[in-house]
Amino acid sequence: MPKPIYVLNGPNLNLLGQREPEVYGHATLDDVKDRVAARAEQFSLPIEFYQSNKEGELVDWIQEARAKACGLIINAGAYTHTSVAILDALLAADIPCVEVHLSNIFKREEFRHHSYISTACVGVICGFGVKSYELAVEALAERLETKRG
Ligand code: CA2
Repeated sequence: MPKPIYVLNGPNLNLLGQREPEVYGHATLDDVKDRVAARAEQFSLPIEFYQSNKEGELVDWIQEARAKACGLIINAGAYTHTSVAILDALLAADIPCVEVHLSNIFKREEFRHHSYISTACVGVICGFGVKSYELAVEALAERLETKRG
């Protein structure tokens, strides 16, 4: 059994599908999980899917991922724009990480244009709704395969 991809979701993403559908779409976080799992399954990769409103809990999962995961996908929510703690955890993780966002953060307020965590990631995907996560699975799977070969 291959190691899973950890998929981490930050603050307020538990509210997906309940508020601001014009920005974040109608899918719930459970829908996101199902679509990510289905895409990962096509590459025979299991997933561990988590959401937390607490910065420290996200840091704990990133630390855990170092030993237990083959790669990591993270939508850090608003912590994207504030968290040196999440950046440091990702830099220490030593596994490929992809940053994702549902919305196109560059079309939004100025404060969303800067991400603290991008420099620790192999790539950033934003603006495609739930598809951003599926594209991240695809990119990660391709990269892992390349590494194996
Ligand atoms: O576009 C994204 O995925 C974001 O990471 C979402 C964050 C936001 O702070 C980032 O700038 C971009 C916010 C997630 C909050 O999600 C909600 C969902 C439904 C209703 C209210 C908030």
